[in-house]
Amino acid sequence: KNCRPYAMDSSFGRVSSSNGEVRFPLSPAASALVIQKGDITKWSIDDSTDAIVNPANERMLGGGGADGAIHRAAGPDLLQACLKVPEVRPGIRCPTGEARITPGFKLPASHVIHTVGPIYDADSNPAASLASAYRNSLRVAKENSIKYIAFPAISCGVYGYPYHEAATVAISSIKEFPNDFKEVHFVLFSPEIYDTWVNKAKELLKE
Ligand code: AR6
Repeated sequence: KNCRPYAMDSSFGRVSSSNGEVRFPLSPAASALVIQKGDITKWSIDDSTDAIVNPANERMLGGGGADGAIHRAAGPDLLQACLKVPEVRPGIRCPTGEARITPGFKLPASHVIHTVGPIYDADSNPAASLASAYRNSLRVAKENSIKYIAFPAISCGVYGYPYHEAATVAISSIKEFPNDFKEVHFVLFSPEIYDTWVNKAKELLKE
């Protein structure tokens, strides 16, 4: 904890470090969107007010992709905490578009916000469900006094959301949210998704 491997002094819209960190202004002016390459299981900014977002499924009991990596890095206590999240229907702890919070256990980040994005080919309105997953993650973070939050590209892996379309939904959902975060991060595994996100942020978050 307390590690801050990310540069603080970069100017908006410019790549500033080896992990490709690019910062953009958010409203209100004290807040920034930070896009970088990397592994979200390694991310942390602050001892107690940071959270990573887990692109989970409705059962919330782990899986492949980032969900699997997050559970492995957090250790078995994360599964125990997920099991304590009440079911809203048999087997369903977090319906698509909603979000739930647990501690981060062995992760560098202190909290995990579990959200469920749409399965692109199975959802009748994937853009609405994806926007809802981002908004509800931010809402749960705010309710828990989180000041730094890091998202992966929700639904852009196993769930098959085309990432060019997902970029617009992801960045506009964050832009429109009445945020009081210090920083909202994207930590993106794939170079193609990283490039797409940076270009979309340049378009949507004018300096
Ligand atoms: N750090 C950052 N991004 C990552 C990491 C990581 N460690 N690992 C993968 N990604 P996915 P989804 C990227 O499949 O599409 C699970 O089985 C990945 O390259 O993790 O929402 C769950 O249990 C992709 O760009 O999530 C669900 O069943 C993005 O994260 C289902 O997958 C999201 O890919 C959720 O599918």
